[in-house]
Amino acid sequence: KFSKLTMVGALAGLMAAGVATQALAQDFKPRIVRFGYGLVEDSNQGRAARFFAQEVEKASGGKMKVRAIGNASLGSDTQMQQALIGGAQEMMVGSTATLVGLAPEMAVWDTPFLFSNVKEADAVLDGPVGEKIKATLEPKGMVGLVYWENGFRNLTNNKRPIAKLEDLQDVKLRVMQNNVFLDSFKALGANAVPLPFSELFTALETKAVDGQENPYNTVLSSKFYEVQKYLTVSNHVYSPWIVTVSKKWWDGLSAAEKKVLQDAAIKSRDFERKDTREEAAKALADIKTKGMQVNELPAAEANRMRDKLTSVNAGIAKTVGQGTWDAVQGAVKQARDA
Ligand code: TK8
Repeated sequence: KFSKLTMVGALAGLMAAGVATQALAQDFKPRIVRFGYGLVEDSNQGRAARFFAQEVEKASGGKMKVRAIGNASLGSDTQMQQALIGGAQEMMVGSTATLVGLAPEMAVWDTPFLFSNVKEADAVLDGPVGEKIKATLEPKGMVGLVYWENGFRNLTNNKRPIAKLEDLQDVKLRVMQNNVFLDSFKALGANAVPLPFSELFTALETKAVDGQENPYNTVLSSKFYEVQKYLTVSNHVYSPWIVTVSKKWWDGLSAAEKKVLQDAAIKSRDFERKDTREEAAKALADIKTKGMQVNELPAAEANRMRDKLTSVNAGIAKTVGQGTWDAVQGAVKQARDA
């Protein structure tokens, strides 16, 4: 009953499996990948980091083990960037905003009101201009894999609901460590204070600052509702996160290992954006339940803010170069018209 054909088939199968195992053994070295991030483990950032870790482990046959380490335990965004450049840490995810000191073109993502929805953000970030800006990290010692969604940023503070532009006047507002954010909030009349994210909760708790701005997801996961009274829906800018690899370490990987990381990064991006959007869609209700007072910035006031903020655009264009500025504006328009 055992036909010759079955025998041949079984043999071929065995041989193929053997060859695959051999290729795997040669192409994958046992590796520990320290993947740092700033938010708590129970956050959209933490969930996606763990997803990435599982994908890499699966695809490398258990050879590459990703240790996802949150809470800025490996350092703030800028400290981790330095560790990647020096080769002391393999991977991280953090804000593009904190990379501007190293790769000035990243500043273009901080342009206030650049994207009006996530469809535009995805198209531009994943498109040719997003890739080109990502590639500016390589000469600086980092390889950018994918952009994740941090999200549209909203204001929280302890002084008052921001119902009009003037309400920002004497608000001591923590901003990311980057000139675009500093200049933007100064232009709006706030007292802008740059601080690393890892110091933010304590700064709010001790009243060293009155407020901050971040997506709903972060207000929830970082429990800012415990130390902030008012949330104002302003959606003043879309923030990307970016997954980066130490170039020093990357250059020593086999092609198969690089492919595993790249493929897992893309899967993690799709997982992360979906998860973040689902969480954001119900976050406002959760934030209200936690006791924060929520108000929408009236459209007329949002427009006044927008007008004030156009003054920072020229500075951003100068930082990123007119060519990059124009390319991004063109890509946004194309996405908007699509
Ligand atoms: C987390 C930060 C955070 C960012 C900030 O490491 O600093 O406010 O929004 O997500 O990158």
